Amino acid sequence: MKKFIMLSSPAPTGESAFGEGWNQALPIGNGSLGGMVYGDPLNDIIQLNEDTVWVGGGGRNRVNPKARGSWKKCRELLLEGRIREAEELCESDLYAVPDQQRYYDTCGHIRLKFSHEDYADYRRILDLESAIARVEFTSGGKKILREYFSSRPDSVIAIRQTSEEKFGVKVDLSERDNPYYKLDIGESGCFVTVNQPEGGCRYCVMASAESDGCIIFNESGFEVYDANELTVYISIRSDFFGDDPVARCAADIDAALELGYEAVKSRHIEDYKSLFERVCLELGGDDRSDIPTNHRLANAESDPKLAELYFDYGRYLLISSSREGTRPANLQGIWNKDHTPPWGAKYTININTEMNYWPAGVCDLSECELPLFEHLRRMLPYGKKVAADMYGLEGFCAHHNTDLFGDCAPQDRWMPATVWPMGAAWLLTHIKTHCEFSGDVSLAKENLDIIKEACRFFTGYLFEHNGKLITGPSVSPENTYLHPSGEKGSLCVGPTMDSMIISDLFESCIHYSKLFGDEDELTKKLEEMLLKLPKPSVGKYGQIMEWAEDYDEVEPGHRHISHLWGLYPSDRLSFEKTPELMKAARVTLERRLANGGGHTGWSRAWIINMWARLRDGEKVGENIEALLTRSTYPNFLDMHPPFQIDGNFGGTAGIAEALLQSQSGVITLLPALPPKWQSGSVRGLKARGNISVSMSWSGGRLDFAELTLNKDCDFRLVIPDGMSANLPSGAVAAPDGKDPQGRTVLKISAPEGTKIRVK
Ligand code: FUC
Repeated sequence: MKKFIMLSSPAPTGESAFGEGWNQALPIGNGSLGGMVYGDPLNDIIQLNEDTVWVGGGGRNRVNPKARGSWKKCRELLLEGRIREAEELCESDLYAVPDQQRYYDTCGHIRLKFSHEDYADYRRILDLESAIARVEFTSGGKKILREYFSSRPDSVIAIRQTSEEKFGVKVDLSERDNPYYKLDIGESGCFVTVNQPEGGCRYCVMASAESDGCIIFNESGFEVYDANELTVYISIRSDFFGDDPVARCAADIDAALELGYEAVKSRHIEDYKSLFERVCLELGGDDRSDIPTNHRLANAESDPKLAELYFDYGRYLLISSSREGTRPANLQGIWNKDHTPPWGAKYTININTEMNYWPAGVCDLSECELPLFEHLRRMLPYGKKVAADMYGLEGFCAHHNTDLFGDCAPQDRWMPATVWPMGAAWLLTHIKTHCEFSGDVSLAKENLDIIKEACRFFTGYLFEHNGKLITGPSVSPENTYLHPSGEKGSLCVGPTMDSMIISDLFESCIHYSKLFGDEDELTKKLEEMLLKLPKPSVGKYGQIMEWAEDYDEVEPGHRHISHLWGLYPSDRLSFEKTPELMKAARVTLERRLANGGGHTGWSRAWIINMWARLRDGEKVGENIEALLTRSTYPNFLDMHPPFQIDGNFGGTAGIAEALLQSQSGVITLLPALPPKWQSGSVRGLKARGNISVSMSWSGGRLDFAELTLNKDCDFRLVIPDGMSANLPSGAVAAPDGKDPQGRTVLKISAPEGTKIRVK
């Protein structure tokens, strides 16, 4: 076992336990049931979450009743340059009432007080190969081992301690800062039920145990005496799906007790490995796995293996926080210690939720993205109501956040973000990417109705200005410009990002409508409108213009780089299609960084992906080091600050993007290899078309690659200088010009099962 996070001390379980201490706890999860493992030998804590436990209920219509009559007036004021008046009108008439969506809640924690008097030889690891956290120590010279995991097949968290000497433990579920709870003892274990106010959910946290010792239930949990081994099972269920949470928990716990620890554990490992083992990355460099991982962070620049670990951790986190049938990973995945978490630990959809899913395709974890599409379906009725009630338009739209219930109305009262009707459109672009990676268009077929509804909204919402169709009132998330009048503004018409997103959305709608024989009036209309959508322009600094006019930014180092959306995640900008804009994209990125950009983890992660698309391995490497040294907590979770999981996922995607790119139908191997990753190998990355790619390299140059087609596929492949592709019979290949770096490009058409070797 080599792939693990290791810490040399427990996370603090005293006063700072739910402050800084939490950033040292290690996350376990089965997609919906999450735990943060503190691993204290004497006084342990597992902080708990379940992904449907949110504060408050759904079904609200928060649209401001004045919006429908005012949003066009806002647009007119913006066109007249009356920014302040437009923003005032926006505040009074467009902001939603109330202005907040629902937020994700913590399920509290469970405390385990052990009878050991002291401890030595401590080690705590999170084994990424089996998704098990382990704590090892000695007490009185005797070895003690504790294991923790959250099982998807059996829907329980299991905590197991084995010891050569007898021990006891007090398990306490009653430490709660939530007034709405009640503790009971039932046949299956002791349980806490919580009835959330404001139409919120009812949920249950249940715990029980199996042991060779004696178990006695009491008013705060249970105690165990004279044990050499003990397993505690925890289940959490809410009534989100209409079930009785207590009955569901009891069924989970009874089933786990019936199966027994070894069976529960092996089922968990098998389930997890089926996803995690699809990919294996090895970067050269010294093996420093005996040094605590948090200590290694300070020397990231001389430790390429740390990027390998970050990559593996990102895959671990995605598998642990988002599985078919669960809610999508929110701002904190599923791990949240607060009743009022930062930004509500919601789904912020002007970058953050999308970033969570950037690694899914390339890391061969496409199934983990399915909750996103299920969520879009949940959003649809709300988003149609928002389009109708707020804008008086047909179709579907969402603003920059959504919550468990799929709320699509504006969130917050914050001009740089709140009124931006592009959230659903961006999320919907994931359908095309998902289909490209999986090589299967059924997801697009199932969801073409939602894509069409989103497009329908824009057919009514876009307006013609100087011969172009643009958006407005909108924002370029979340930046502020300097108007030539001297006024500052955020609300605007025609930000670059909006046109890019809408262009991608319209193109997919047209493409899939034709593919599925589902063309209609809308298809024709979109084809006409597409011609009038603006392309990005180059401004006075040689940069991509962020707004329709070449305004200066109030914050030139702003964390959002929305106007480079076409560079990444989209491929509207590329060396092949838009070489001039690629130069401008580079200038844009350099300006942002020169002015302090990349100061949040997710911003840094986006920058890594953009440099990878710009094929600059050196910058990719520098920014990965910056992500590790400046934006990573001791538990390796991403630091916004505070903790926000998007940077983990965006960073993971960026590491993959440095090794393999497949956008625009062209596969490029090692497109942006950081110079410090001199040698390495990777197995099982996915290129679009459902092509598995394995490679090895040394001296910074590719030695060998093998592409396995999991479907019939047509694609182009860049052949590195001095190498050639070995194609088996059945595959057809023809030279197809050169890539922008002057390398030969082959156009290949081959059936499922073909293996192509590049040597
Ligand atoms: C966006 C970002 C913030 C933060 C929040 C959750 O609004 O600009 O930095 O990540 O989402």
